[in-house]
Amino acid sequence: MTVHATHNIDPARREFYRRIGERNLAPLWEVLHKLVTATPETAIVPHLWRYAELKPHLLEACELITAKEAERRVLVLENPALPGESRITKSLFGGLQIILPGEIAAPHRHTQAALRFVLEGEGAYTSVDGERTFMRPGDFVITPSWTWHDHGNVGTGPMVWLDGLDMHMIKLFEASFREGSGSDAAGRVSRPEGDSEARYGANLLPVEDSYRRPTSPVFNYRYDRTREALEQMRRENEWSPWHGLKLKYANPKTGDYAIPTIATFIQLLPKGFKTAPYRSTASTVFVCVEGGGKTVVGEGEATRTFAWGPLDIVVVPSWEICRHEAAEDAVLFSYSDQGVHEKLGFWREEKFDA
Ligand code: GTQ
Repeated sequence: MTVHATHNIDPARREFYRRIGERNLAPLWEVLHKLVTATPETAIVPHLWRYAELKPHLLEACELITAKEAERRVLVLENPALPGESRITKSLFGGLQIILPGEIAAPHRHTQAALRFVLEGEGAYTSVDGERTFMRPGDFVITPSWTWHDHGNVGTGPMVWLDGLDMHMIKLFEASFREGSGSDAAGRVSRPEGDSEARYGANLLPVEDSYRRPTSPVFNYRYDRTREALEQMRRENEWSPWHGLKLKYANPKTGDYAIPTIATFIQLLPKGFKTAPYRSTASTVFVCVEGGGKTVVGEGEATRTFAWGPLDIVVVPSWEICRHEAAEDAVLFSYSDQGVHEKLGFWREEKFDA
């Protein structure tokens, strides 16, 4: 990319730029190639967070602040290239939330849509618009935009999950609203547990349906069912060279991603499987749910290798060539901004030979 350095600018032009600058004008030709790049330029870097290293800090946070005071007791996964911005990728937020027995993270709602991917513990619930779902490790739970939600732990040990939010998309469009309840009324249970799953999660849909959100009406995609689907499919041996066995979490009403702004996937890589190099315009966060292996990101001297085990988290930037190797049967959860790229028509991917 060539951008003309200021000292190379012809004095007459520089004088012109100064004068038009006073009128809030600027010459496009000085910045065009910085704006419209030949290939994606990413501000973030690939990175690995090891769960074993994060966990002590989560427990430490519990001693320093209550869930009540924090509202959400979350340690933000900050991309090392963008400290202080609460970004795991340019468009997405990632954080680890911990809630102790007896604690409640009070009801609130916001424009940002959220996903929870449960890492550890049991006995905690999330409620969405008055319906509770108890969460277990590997469950994928969603909070649609502008729905009241709270979290509570009625179990006996701490519970930890990964939060993913479309935070920076909402910020980009300056469309953020939030509301705290100020009372517990917003968190009151108004629908029986399992109601959404019965209505929408059994390959059936209500004929008379009042559900109008673009987000999936199923709000807990349970791991036992997800795992069973992967296990059943593996017997067919239809492995994608680039993805192994990979499924998207779908909205049963529309076939879209469960959350319109955040694409989410689960994939199985059998022991010894090496995916062929792949890249796409999506920046992706991977979580190792089971097993172990490594992810190789980048090319040439910039190549980086991240070895992961259960609950470790890896972020891969847009357009970086990436491949995975499974040292043992590995299950990976992932979330990215792919759904937005696709809907707006600028999604691209490139598949390489092994
Ligand atoms: O649980 O509602 O990690 O509002 C960041 C913002 C979690 C939540 C986060 C949130 C939440």
